Amino acid sequence: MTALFQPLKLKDITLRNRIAVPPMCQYMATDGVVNDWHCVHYPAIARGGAGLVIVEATAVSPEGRITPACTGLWNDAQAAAMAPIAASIKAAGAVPGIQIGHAGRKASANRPWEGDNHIADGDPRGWQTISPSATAFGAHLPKVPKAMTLEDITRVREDFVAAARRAHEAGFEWLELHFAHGYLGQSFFSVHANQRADTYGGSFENRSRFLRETVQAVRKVWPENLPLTARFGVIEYDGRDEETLAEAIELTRRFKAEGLDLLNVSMGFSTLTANIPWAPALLAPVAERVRRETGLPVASAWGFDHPATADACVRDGQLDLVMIGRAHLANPHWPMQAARALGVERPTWVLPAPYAHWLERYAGS
Ligand code: FNR
Ligand code: 536
Repeated sequence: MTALFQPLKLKDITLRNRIAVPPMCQYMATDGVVNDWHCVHYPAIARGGAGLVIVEATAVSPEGRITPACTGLWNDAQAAAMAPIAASIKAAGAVPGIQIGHAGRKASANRPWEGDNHIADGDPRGWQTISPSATAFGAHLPKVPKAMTLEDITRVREDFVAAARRAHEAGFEWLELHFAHGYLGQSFFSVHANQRADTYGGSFENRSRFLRETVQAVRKVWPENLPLTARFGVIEYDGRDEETLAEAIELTRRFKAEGLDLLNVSMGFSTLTANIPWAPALLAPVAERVRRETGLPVASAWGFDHPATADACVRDGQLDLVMIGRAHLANPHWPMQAARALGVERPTWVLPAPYAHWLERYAGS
C-alpha cells in the first residue's frame, strides 16, 4: 500500500489522501470578489483527486491584499461569491480549505506578470502599507510601511476573526492562517521586519504575541470540530537558522496549546539576505523536526512533486500531508497520475461514481 493514498483524519474532517493543493494566488479578483475564473480553476483542480484544496491567500482587509486583484473576505458580498467555490471543491470530492492573511509591507504590489513590484507612489491603484515597523522589504518592494499602532494591531486581529467567521459561513472546512512568506504575521515574528520597542517587539514573547493572539481569537470563532491550521515560515536561510527554528518550534508548541491542529511548514522570505539552498523536498527534514519536537501534524510544500518522494515523506513520518502546488497548475490530474506511477491499480478513490461505473464496465472494450 502506498502511504500517499491513505486517508487523513483531523478533527471531524477526513481527507481522501495525503495530497493537498497549497494556496496559490490567482490575482484575478475584482474588489476582492471571486469570479468565473475561480469557478473554473478550483473545481478543475479538486477534480484531479487531491484530498484538500486550499483557496489562495485571501485578504482580511483591503490594505492586506498583495495586489488589487487578490481575493478578500472583509465583506459579506465577498463571502457570498466564495460559497460556490467551497461547494464545488467539495462536490469534486476534496475538502475545501482557505488561507486568510494580510500582506503587510509586501502589499500594494503589481501582479507578478505585470512587474511583481510595488505600485508606484501616486498611482491611485496603490495604498499605504502597514507593518510592525516602518522599514521596507527592499529591492522591488521599496515602499516604507506605516508602523502599526496598538489600535491597528487590535483591528487586524479582529479582521482575521471576522474573515474566519465568513470563511466558515461560506462553507470552508479547513482554515489556514497565513503567517509566512514575509507578510504581516511573519513580519511580527521576524527580527528582519520587527524593530518595535513595545509589547509586540524585541523578545520572543513579544514578537510572537500578535500570532498567538490571532490564533487564540480565531479559535474562538472557528468551529472546534474543524481543523485550524497555519502556514508559518520557520526558517529564513539567513545564517541564523538554528535560532529561528528553535523559536519557531517553541511558538508552534504554543499554537498547539491554543488549539492549532496542523502546521504548514514553510520559509520566512523576510529578508533579501536569504540564501535558499533550493532542492527537491528542501523542507522535508525541517518539517520532520517540527513534527517530532512539537507532536503537531505537519504539511509542507516546495518541490515534493515526484510521486515517489511524496510517498516516501509520508511513509517515513516526515510529513502528514504533502502540498503539491505548481505541478497541479500544469496538470490538475497530478494525483491520478501519481497513483498510477506508484502502482495503485484502480484509483477509483478519485473517480466519481458516474465515471467509475462506465470506465470499469467498458474497460478494455
Ligand atoms: C504561490 N504560493 C503561495 N503560498 C501561500 O502561502 N499563499 C498563496 O496564496 C500563494 N500563492 C502562490 C501563487 C503561485 C502562482 C505560486 C506558484 C505559488 C506558494 C505555494 O503555495 C507553494 O508553496 C509553492 O508553489 C511551492 O510548492 P510547489 O509549487 O513546489 O509544489
Ligand atoms: C511564493 N509566493 C507566495 C505567495 C504569493 C506569490 C508567491 C503568497 O504566499 N501569497 C513566494 C514567496 C516569496 C518569494 C518567492 C516565492
